[in-house]
Amino acid sequence: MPLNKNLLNLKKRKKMKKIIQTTSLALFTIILMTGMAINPPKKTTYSFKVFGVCEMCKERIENALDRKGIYKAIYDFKSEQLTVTYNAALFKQEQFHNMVAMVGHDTEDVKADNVVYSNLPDCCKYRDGAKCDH
Ligand SMILES: [Cu+2]
Repeated sequence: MPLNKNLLNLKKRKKMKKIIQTTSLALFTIILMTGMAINPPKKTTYSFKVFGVCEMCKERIENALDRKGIYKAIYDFKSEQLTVTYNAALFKQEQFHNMVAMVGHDTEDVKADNVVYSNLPDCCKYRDGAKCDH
């Protein structure tokens, strides 16, 4: 009989192990979901001035902000305003100025590097009064 008893214990232990695994997985999921409910991504919108002249500038500027945690980046070259909707837990406002300056566009706070600026297409050279048709 001891062999049978051992077998029974083994089965019991296996069953217990499975119960513990399932329970901890469920618990983990609940904790994760509660955490997300308490701390939803803080969606924030921020607008600032970015110098640019055309549709190409718009594309360049918006692409520079195509990152995880940035939900929306809309540049209006007529008003030269860039509006960013983002997760405030992941970004600080000044980072957007730097990202835009990195691709050659001055913002109200950060000036783009001269070399990067000089590599822009002529019609995008906003510092030199560029105007373009597209
Ligand atoms: Cu342009």
